[in-house]
Amino acid sequence: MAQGIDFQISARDGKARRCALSTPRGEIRTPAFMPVGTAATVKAMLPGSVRETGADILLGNTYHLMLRPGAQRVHDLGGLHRFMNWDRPILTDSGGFQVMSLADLRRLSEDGVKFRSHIDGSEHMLSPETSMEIQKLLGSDIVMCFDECPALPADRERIAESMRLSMRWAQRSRDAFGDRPGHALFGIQQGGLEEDLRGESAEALAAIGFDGYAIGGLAVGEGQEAMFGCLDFAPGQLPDDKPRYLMGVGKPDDIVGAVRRGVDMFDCVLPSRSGRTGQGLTRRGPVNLRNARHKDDPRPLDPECACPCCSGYSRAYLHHVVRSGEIIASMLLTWHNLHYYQELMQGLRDAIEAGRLDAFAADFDAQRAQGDL
Ligand code: PRF
Ligand code: ZN
Repeated sequence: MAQGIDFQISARDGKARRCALSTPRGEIRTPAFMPVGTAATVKAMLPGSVRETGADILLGNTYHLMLRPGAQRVHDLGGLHRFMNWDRPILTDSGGFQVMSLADLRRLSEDGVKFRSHIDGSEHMLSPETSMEIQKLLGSDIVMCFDECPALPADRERIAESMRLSMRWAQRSRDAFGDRPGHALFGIQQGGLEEDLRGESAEALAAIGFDGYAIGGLAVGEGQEAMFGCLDFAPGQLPDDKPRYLMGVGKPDDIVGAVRRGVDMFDCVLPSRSGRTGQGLTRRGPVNLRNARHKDDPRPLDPECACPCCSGYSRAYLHHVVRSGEIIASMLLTWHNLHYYQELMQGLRDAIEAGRLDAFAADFDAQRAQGDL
């Protein structure tokens, strides 16, 4: 198998790992959180500001970009990095998961998925081959295999069939991706919550050979306890010497629990989306700035946070701009939330290096148990 990008593990603490993924566009320090830039923007943030929060890599979406503005157009304008003015690494999801949650009139076959755009109703087809082609046109640094993610709960037969289809698509994705030095292709494990199906999936992916391995099919309604139950075995089924990425996860406590179980990479819309609905995510848990209890509060959202939101603005001001629907409310809270997530990841990385992850997790839980200031 061709070597896409270099991966080095520098420290371990229990099952957790501290690693570096090296790409021509820069290094990705793991455990890593990837802010979501679905439509070639991390909503309400300039790319330079996203970098200032500490992000090494962003996530983009095949599904959205193929529909608008179109992958060929992005390519002709110099690729996604140039288009959105972010020169560091970008990972793109392959589209299958978004088709299932967003598109109209989906028709699944061995070949791929036929669907209608949720934007204008136009007809499109995504397959392993077209997804690889689109992600190449975008110029993605880390390309995801085209997979299918069944909604949970689903019966075992449905999950097994879907997983085996995803493994056939993983081979087709690998074949279509070819050999692209400096670019990585990640496989995606499926198999629901079943240990044997997850094991079968992991073996199929390892036999094909990828630059990294994602855990798909979780955080789809099963709840944290069931997800952690699966993460007690799933990461260990994947090759130890490659990065492991838990797709679409999660809340801060999901991330801490998953890192302790051996996961290296994460993405989630929560910090950016909740920032646009007036929610601040802090060490002490979520804070709803819309709540009237903040209207005379001169204190910042978090006095210990060094972000521009907490350095310059009171809870009273944030309450006012959230209630007034001002654009700056989204900007400030998104900045704070992404800063908080990146600080959490830095804390996890430092704790793994120092061999004190258990103490870090205990302190994380204790601060949240205290509740908001
Ligand atoms: N597959 C892909 N993208 C995803 C998922 C998946 O299973 C999930 C599941 N949490 C989020 N995003 N391709
Ligand atoms: Zn802050």
